[in-house]
Amino acid sequence: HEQEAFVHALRRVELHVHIEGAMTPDLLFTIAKRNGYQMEHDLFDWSTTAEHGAETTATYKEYMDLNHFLNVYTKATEVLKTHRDFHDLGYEYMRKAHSNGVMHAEIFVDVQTYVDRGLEADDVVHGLEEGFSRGQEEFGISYLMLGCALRHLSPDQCVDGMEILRPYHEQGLIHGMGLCSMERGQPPSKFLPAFQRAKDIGFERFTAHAGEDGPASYVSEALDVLGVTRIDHGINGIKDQEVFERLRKEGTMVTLCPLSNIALNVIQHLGELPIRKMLDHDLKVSRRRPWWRVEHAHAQESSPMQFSINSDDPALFNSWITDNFIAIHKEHALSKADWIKISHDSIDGSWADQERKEEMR
Ligand code: ES4
Ligand code: ZN
Repeated sequence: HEQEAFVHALRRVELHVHIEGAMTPDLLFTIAKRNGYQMEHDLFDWSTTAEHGAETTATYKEYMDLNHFLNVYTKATEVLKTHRDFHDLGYEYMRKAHSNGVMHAEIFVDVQTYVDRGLEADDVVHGLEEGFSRGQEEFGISYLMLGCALRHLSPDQCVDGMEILRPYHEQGLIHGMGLCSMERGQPPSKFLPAFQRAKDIGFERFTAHAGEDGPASYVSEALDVLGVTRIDHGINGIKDQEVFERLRKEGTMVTLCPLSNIALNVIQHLGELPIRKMLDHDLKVSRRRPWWRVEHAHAQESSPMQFSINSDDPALFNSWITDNFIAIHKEHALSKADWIKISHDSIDGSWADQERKEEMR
């Protein structure tokens, strides 16, 4: 258990988290109360714990799959109305991140969802910005906000979504762009116009959720057509030998969210994630060579996969980034050296500036 204490004590970098997915039931109830908002559907399970003086706690109900989850996620965000709501959501995430040892976070926000409901984009982005920056001052956590194209909308609507973000890119508040929401049946190329518009606006950092519940070919397409340098989830890509090799060779950062994949039935067991293979040098290269060239082959021709471990929607899955680290540690029995590699790669593969990266190393 000394090993587990080591994993617990690590300082973490979170590269894949949606702010909407970080709204705890408690925060939702607080915001609902002050906004006089009644949730239409019952999203929660209730449990009573005798040990804490018969306290009743709510957790989000279980999900069947990604699309079912996205319905609940969208429903829950309907409670959010004001600048103050977004400030609180941002600040509460930073508090949780701090208690999870996070030193840097890159956080997706679905701005278009709120604008389509009639909220002011300024309330969303400036509210979050104030909450995050308060967290940064208090806890020393650096952060970058990332926008995203939402695949449940049409390609044209996603282009409009990029225009919503233009002023915030100019204000230096939104740093990168992702491709999120439902995946199956929505090939990345369909959203090329939105990515092109984002490039015109001046965005330079691109990522895409790919191979979560879509096929391995969507991972290749996101790299080839959209020109992303990061892949979120990528599960079906890393299960495919060819795509795995490509991700490894190109040093693409893959942001794993293991407990998200379990919660959404993307995988049935954490053992399905080829963590050992992702950490090790390519053995096939060395096996084909005479024993005296093995060292050379390792050094010259193969390097491990670049990946990070993240929470995705921690409140909605009731599992935060530390839970994800511990779950992977228990399943795959990683060494200290493995964890140090993962930590360093998460820093190097982040979009923090060089000075901040050096501070974190
Ligand atoms: C998401 Cl788990 C997941 N997948 C795709 N898009 C998302 N947005 C929020 N959570
Ligand atoms: Zn995600």
